[in-house]
Amino acid sequence: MKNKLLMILFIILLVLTSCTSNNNEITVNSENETEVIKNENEEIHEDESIEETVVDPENKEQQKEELKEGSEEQTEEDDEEKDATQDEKSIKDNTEESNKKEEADQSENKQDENIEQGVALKIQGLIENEISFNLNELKEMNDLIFEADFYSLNSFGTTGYTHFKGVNLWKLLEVSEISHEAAAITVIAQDGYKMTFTVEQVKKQDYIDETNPDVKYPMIIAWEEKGVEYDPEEGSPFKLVVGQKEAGDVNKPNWVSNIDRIVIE
Ligand SMILES: Nc1nc2c(c(=O)[nH]1)N[C@H]1C(S)=C(S)[C@@H](COP(=O)(O)O)O[C@H]1N2
Ligand SMILES: [Mo]
Repeated sequence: MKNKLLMILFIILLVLTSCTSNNNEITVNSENETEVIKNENEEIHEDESIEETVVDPENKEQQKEELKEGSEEQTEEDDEEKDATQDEKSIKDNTEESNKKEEADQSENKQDENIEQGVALKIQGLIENEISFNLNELKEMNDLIFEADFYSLNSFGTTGYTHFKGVNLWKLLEVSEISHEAAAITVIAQDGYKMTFTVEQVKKQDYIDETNPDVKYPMIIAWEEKGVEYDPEEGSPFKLVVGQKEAGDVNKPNWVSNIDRIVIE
């Protein structure tokens, strides 16, 4: 009778242990029985903790989004500035990308040619002879050279002073025999950025610096910034620089970097 009971117990244990997918050795003693139950509980706990880690990132994402929404109003102004800067940057990035692509397609000789061409400042349109100045030719125009610390104000209120050296644009157009019919002058950069001025605006020799009443500046085509010449391998080495028309004038957007050509209409 006792043996029969033991036998039945043994079978029950066997069935129980085969139901659990444990790697535990199946030995028949009471100690192991409790172990199996313990392992089952651990499995449940493990499942719970897995669920927790799955759910957790979602909660964090939600929390982050709630935080973002809360502070959006406060940072709207900052974001505007960032967006605008990013737009400007992406225009530059796109040009950089397409420049790289082009470069890859070209032979070394062709690249050198392009750099050579980039050093020339082209003036086209209503001018006696469509003309192209290279850097050395411009540097020899002693009477036309102008240098100064130009004050800049951009659309976000950022201000600064930058030393530029270059050639007086109006005087350059005069020696190039600009037509009397000319009305507009457009300065076009390699990235497509351009600024159009009236002849009167380019003729004007008394642009101001709102922080310094003693100075009056012409519009210049600079080849040197902060005492360093632009590197032709980083784009056309010419930059249009102009002071302010009046106090508060946001003049920095007028500074056209990497000038490809000047078109007179
Ligand atoms: N070629 C080129 N020149 C440009 C621009 C541009 O996108 N491309 N952005 C203009 C604007 S809007 C500003 S505020 C100044 C920024 O000059 P920085 O890049 O030296 O700060 O460059 C101006 N000249
Ligand atoms: Mo700008």
